[in-house]
Amino acid sequence: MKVKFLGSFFGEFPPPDYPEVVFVGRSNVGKSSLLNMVAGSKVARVSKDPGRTRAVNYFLLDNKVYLVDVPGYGYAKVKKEEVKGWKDMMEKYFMERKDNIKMAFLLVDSVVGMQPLDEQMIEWFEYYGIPYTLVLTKIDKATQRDIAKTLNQAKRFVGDSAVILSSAKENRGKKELLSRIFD
Ligand SMILES: Nc1nc2c(ncn2[C@@H]2O[C@H](COP(=O)(O)OP(=O)(O)OP(=O)(O)O)[C@@H](O)[C@H]2O)c(=O)[nH]1
Ligand SMILES: [Mg+2]
Repeated sequence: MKVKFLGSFFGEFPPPDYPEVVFVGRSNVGKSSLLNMVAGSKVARVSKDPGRTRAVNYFLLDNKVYLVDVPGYGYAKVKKEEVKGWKDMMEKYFMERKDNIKMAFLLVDSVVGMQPLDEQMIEWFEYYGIPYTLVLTKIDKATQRDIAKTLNQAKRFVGDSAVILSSAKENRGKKELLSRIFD
């Protein structure tokens, strides 16, 4: 698989020449890591410090589809103005790209479970008419009990539609993610 970094965008996004798939979720949930797993190369920056991804980063996968890495939300230590900055940028992103976004992966840490901001994100997707799939991350760290609990929470929002279980560390869930992306 071929992947190319196209750049970091704060306002003007690349022309909608290809359909796009976006990775959304709390800070530190593993968005950049999962994107790297899917792309099969370490193109997106990963960090232990939450808030690593600041801009909207575009990657082109196989000359067919944009993979988009966006900043996370919910990091306790950010200032009010930064939260506002995040919200303005994400609103602009969803507003401008809603027709081009064919799928949003909403990542939820399988140990932490779903948080109010994740639920708010689902409301945004529904408002903008963006199809989304829930993805549990870091299942290598979770117990069966954690996973069952998070899946149960997820059911309230997505009913019986499939939830993808993933681990960037153990390379799990890649096939399922790729089949969603190229569908
Ligand atoms: N055990 C384990 N750790 C993971 C996994 N995926 C990511 N991590 C770790 O979690 C931390 C955050 O990963 P990132 O991929 O940078 O998370 P992010 O969601 O992009 O974070 P922001 O850009 O800050 O919003 C890093 O220390 C990763 O190594 C996983 O599947 N298993
Ligand atoms: Mg990131």
